[in-house]
Amino acid sequence: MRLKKILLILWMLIIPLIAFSETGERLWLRYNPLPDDVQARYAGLVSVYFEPGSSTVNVARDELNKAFRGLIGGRLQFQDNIKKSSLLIGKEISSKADVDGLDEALKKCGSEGYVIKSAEIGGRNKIIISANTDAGILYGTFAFIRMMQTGRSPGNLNIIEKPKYDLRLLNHWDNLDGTVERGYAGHSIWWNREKDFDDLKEHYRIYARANASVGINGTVLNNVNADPQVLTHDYIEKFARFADLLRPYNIKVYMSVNFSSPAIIGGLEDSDPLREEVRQWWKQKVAEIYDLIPDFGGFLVKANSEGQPGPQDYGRTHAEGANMMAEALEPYGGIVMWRAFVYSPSGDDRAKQAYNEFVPLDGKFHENVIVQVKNGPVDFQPREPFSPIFGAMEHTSLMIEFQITQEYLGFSDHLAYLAPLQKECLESDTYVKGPGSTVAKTTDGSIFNQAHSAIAGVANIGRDINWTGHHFAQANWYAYGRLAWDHTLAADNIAVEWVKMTFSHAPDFVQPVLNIMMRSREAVVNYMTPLGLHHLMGWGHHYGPEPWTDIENARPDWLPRYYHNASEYGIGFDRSESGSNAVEQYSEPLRSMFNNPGTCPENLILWFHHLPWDYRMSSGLTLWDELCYHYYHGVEEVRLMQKKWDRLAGMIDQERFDHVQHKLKIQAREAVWWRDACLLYFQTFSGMPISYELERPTHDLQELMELEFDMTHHN
Ligand code: GCW
Repeated sequence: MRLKKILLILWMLIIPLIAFSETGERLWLRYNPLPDDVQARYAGLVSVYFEPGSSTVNVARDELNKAFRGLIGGRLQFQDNIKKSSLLIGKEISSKADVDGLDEALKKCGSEGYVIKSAEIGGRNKIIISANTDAGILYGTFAFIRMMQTGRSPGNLNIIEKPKYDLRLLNHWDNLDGTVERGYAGHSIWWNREKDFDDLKEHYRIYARANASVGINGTVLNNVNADPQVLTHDYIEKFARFADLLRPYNIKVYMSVNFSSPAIIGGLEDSDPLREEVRQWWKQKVAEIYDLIPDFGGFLVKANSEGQPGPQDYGRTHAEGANMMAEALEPYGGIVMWRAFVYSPSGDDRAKQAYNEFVPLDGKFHENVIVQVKNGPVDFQPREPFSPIFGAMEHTSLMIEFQITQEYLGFSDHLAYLAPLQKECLESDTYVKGPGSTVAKTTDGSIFNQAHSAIAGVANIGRDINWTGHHFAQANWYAYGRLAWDHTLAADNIAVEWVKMTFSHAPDFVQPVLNIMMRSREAVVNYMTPLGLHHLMGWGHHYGPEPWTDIENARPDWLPRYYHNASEYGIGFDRSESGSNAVEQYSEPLRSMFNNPGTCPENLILWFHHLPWDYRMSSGLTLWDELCYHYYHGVEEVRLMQKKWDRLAGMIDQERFDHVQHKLKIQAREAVWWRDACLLYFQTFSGMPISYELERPTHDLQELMELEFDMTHHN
């Protein structure tokens, strides 16, 4: 009897802990009660006129309801009468009430944008959310919820939004066996699941809501290294199930396809894109897909890249391959996203190859082909210059591909807020049409009249309960979506939104966390690959430092030595006129600026130049000392991030606090690992001491070179 009583008491103590346990599963849509002063601002808005509509409108309506209930503890009162309502939401509001300027505003917001406006109707102040489509209503509603979540005052609103890119996609590198290429948050949420689809629906809805909340309107459900099986009827049916589930959230599904599918699963002799039989095969396949998924988005293709088959296997061009698929998709409004990530081991400087292959094809792609280009010319490094393809293909729709999953930035163990990286690229001036021709403007349709504007991010999402492994990696999903909607948003403002929505409004929490986030990416650059160094990581896993790696018969362009070229003379990749001349691919004045070490930005100097160890940097230090200072600074930055975080104890739930604290410890240890490995190794060439005022290395080079890296801890 006594035992029972004790158990009961224990149980009562545990229940609230369970109820308030914070796994991170709800992402930034937690809808916990807002601070009282913020609640007060919205309390008067519970009377809502929500114009009835499609399932997309229902999603918006449910979301608003959920948000009000959670954020201010008020149930919405849905009215069918405009007069009685303080919040009016719908496409037809302007025909029902006289709202000054609403029609004009709606003309500016396109097919997915929205208007949020304060207005006086019948002597009473009201807020109107309107749009031209149901999708616009969905996004407008989410934007209004975000205003609540971030504590913005609902007075005097006059917001007109239109997304900068039409297609805002996630790319999942998910294999059909459930593994995820370069995924660090567990297995695939889509494939090879033990649970029934029906039992997973709620989980998928969180994914869908999160995407809709930032405006992501498309998702590629499988890896670009595509399994041909994905085009079998069974898988098409599975795609259809996902499409049905995501449709109300205005998210289309897309598929990565293998170029050799006609031969592999279709039993054809080959997959030559100019052979009629092959073309017919694709047409039939596409018809089969649209039969089940009438709004299917299209294909993503990695061809003749890293061993994948492609049109060049038959002596055809990328354009011929892409156009064949485009023709099959065209009658249904589908598109082909054809990746420009190509490089061959025998070719020229890897950084030049994609440009060399694709730029001559400008104008040869069908209108429904978009060439998808990685942000940098090599491969998602912590820092790269922008890919010179941007701006160089006036007559082709080009889309930028960012990597949200942190393949080269510490997986899901290191805190690296990526919006500054993405902004740096988007705002880089290509100069192709004079100053101000930023990468963003060359891709969003404002400089070139391209048929489609689009952007993609390689997802960092997996089966982990918090979706992304590191709680802060959620911010990268969020920020990518926000920038895809509006690339002019500032990285720090996006971070503040996310912190408030995800953790807390308390200024003495928000400010230090913002500070941590905003310095995090540069910290990673500094402890991994400062001054334009790149590709120094381990061979297969891409995690830790291995600038020394030498693998017999390996492709030279997969070895770090190819990139750092360290010798007794110096370090760096000579891409100037006297080297590979990659600078030539950039427009003036960039070409000359990059070409000359004296004018090349120092944060890219070893990307473009091979310089002697005693080269004088603008600081007056030798290159060697400068390199040392950068590596040490990176480590110090992580330590500072740790200190700032530890001070926040008690300000948020213990669970997420501990989790982040633990990850920061890993990051701090590994920053030292990177620093010591790179500097001790490069020191074997420079022969110069690490400045004595700096902390001594804590490792021996030999010890680090013998270290076996165990991937299993990092998946
Ligand atoms: O970054 C590299 C990765 C590969 C990836 C490839 C690509 C999907 O290491 O894992 O393959 O890029 O983008 O195709």
